[in-house]
Amino acid sequence: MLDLTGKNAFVTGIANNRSIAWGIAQQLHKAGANLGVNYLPDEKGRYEKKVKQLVEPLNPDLILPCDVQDDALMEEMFKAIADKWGKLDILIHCLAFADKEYLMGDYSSVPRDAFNKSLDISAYSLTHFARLAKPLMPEGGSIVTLSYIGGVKVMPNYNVMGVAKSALEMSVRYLASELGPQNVRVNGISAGPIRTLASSAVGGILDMIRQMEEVAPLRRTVTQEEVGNTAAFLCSDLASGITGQIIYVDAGYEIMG
Ligand code: NAD
Ligand code: IMJ
Repeated sequence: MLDLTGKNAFVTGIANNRSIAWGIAQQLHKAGANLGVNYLPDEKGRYEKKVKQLVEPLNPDLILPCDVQDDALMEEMFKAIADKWGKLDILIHCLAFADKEYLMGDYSSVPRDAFNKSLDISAYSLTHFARLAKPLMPEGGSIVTLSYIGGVKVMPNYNVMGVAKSALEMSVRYLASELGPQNVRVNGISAGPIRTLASSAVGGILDMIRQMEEVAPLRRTVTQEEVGNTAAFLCSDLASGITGQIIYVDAGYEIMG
């Protein structure tokens, strides 16, 4: 039933084999999609090497550098997608960043530059992606981003990232409204805590996971594979009537009072 054969899917945000984006890429590949991915360029080329090795078994058509704060690289990435594929069907936005020192302590301590940087990378980038993807999706497509409950409710230490996720989730709705007439659907997945590079680097993640296991209806956390399956569903014709939504993949945690 879930068939993405012949669809061109670009997945952003793979850093290593724990990345949620890696879980998504694997499920899109399994469903038959052609893949393209990005890596975050750095001086030592560490991500480049790691991402290239990791994705090799999925035979990606494209492996491109992209730092969402670099407008020229963003343009080049979408130019390369257009040159290779002509049209884009699926775009996965699976990245976020805030300076680590502001993912703890008092929210009000965040200075303007750290606030702007976090919202730029974690929220504005989706809008920028949508603008560049729009001409490549003239007959429809699916854009999916990743969020966290900390964008809706106060969660310990999430701080400026919570404000960024709130902006991200509202961007999903405005973009869904704008792109709906050309049959482009835009949705978010709000995932429960998963151990990744981005979550393991923050204090209290293990407590958060333990609390999930006690409180969530399913009495467990969720996996990259489960998030990947939901992303594949949202990108497929099975979800043709769904746009502008944030779907919780969190073992039910969000419903609990
Ligand atoms: P991760 O560290 O594997 O992925 C984060 C990615 O962001 C990395 O690939 C990194 O290269 C990329 N990135 C950071 N700055 C960038 C920039 N300037 N330009 C381009 N890419 C940049 O961690 P993850 O947990 O897989 O995070 C992926 C997404 O999932 C994020 O949006 C995160 O907020 C969200 N999320 C994570 C959890 C969790 O518990 N892990 C829960 C809910 C939502
Ligand atoms: C992040 C911070 C505080 C609490 C947190 C998280 N909880 C969870 C996360 C409870 C689950 C992970 N998450 C949902 C994120 O969106 C993480 C974003 C992030 C993580 C880092 C760590 C390393 C760094 N900058 C980061 N920027 C964003 O330097």
